[in-house]
Amino acid sequence: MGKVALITGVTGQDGSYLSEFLLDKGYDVHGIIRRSSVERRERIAHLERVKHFYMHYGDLTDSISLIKIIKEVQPDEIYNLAAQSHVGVSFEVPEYTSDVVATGVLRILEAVRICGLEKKCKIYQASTSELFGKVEEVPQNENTPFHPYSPYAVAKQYGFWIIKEYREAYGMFCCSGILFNHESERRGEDFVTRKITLAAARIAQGKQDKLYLGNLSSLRDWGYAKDYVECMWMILQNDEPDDYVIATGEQHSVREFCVLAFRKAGIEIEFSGEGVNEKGIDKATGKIIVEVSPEFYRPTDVVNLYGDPSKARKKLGWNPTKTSFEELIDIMVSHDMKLVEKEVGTQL
Ligand code: NAP
Ligand code: G4F
Repeated sequence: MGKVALITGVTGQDGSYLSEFLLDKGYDVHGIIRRSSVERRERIAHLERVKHFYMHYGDLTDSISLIKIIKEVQPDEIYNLAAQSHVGVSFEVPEYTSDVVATGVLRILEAVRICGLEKKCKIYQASTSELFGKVEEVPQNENTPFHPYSPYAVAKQYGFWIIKEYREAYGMFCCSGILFNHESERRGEDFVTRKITLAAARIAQGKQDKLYLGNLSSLRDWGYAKDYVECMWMILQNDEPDDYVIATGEQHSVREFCVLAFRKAGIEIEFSGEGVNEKGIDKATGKIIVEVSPEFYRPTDVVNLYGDPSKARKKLGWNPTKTSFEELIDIMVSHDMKLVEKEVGTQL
């Protein structure tokens, strides 16, 4: 019989790729979904009738649902991917973010203990490079001090430590993957990369006039989500539970992402000016197509993320650069060009 995995956050970017990955490996995959007044399951719609894929209603803020599901499913592996995952939004809804992102991890750990599965069930926690926040070292590795710099990151820090605590206190096989940003054609539309690739496609097709962004100088280590879910699985297959930085080891600015994404959409863009006055100009037409809006600034912003994945490469044999930065942008823009072709109407 195949192994049984339970994924929280199964409707999200990573949850959908991880489901496909584990089904391919012969797992029974159970996902936790939230009830919503509108269907928001497009990332996993293609899996809903697939054999060995099952869905359960639950919520990370609701222990009762978690205990019931874990008791019924008896998972060998839990991948805790559910989160209010938008850093900017965490400043608007800090209490809810903490409830899901911090206490939610504790609820999973206790549910596993209550069900008597602490010796059988391995747990993967979706930790984040946001823990390095106001960075104290560049590049960042597993020994770099944490300095979380948003309500989201502070909550994720609790998640990281409670996972470590249960590993040490109860001998549970719990691990954190400290993942740097990873993107894809399934990325939420309010994260900067997808916002840019969609806008580049719409502007190229005459369906949008301008793109408004926040901090263009922010630096990120961007990888491809499909490559990163493999590493989540690898972390749980290792002999010893441990925590790993997962990154590409390359760094680019938001501005650079913009230039390459617009180029892929057929527009050469040139930036001039500084701060809120910086503008992205279409070289062919002289039109301003990118502007800065302080609306997208954060009270505290993380601006220098750059990961060192040496440990994952050495101990897990994971290849951090399967998909290059340029290939990632190609995948996203090609996808969005086709998507936008089908859109009716103009976005302002
Ligand atoms: P995502 O696309 O935003 O997906 C988040 C998932 O969590 C969705 O399925 C969402 O369900 C679910 N969720 C939110 N609140 C919930 C709740 N109260 N109860 C149950 N489910 C809930 O995020 P992602 O990019 O796939 O990221 C996956 C995980 O990795 C997150 O924990 C994120 O914080 C972390 N992470 C992501 C990155 C990255 O670059 N992508 C990097 C480091 C760490 P709905 O569909 O119903 O909203
Ligand atoms: O795309 P972002 O919103 O991603 P951010 O904040 O790095 O968070 C993502 O990655 C984390 C891993 O480091 C995850 F833990 C987290 O769950 C999430 O997946 O913003 C990237 C950068 C920021 O510095 C932001 O200030 O881009 C800057 N930015 C500039 N203009 C913008 C915009 N971000 C967004 N979302 N929208 C803008 O218009």
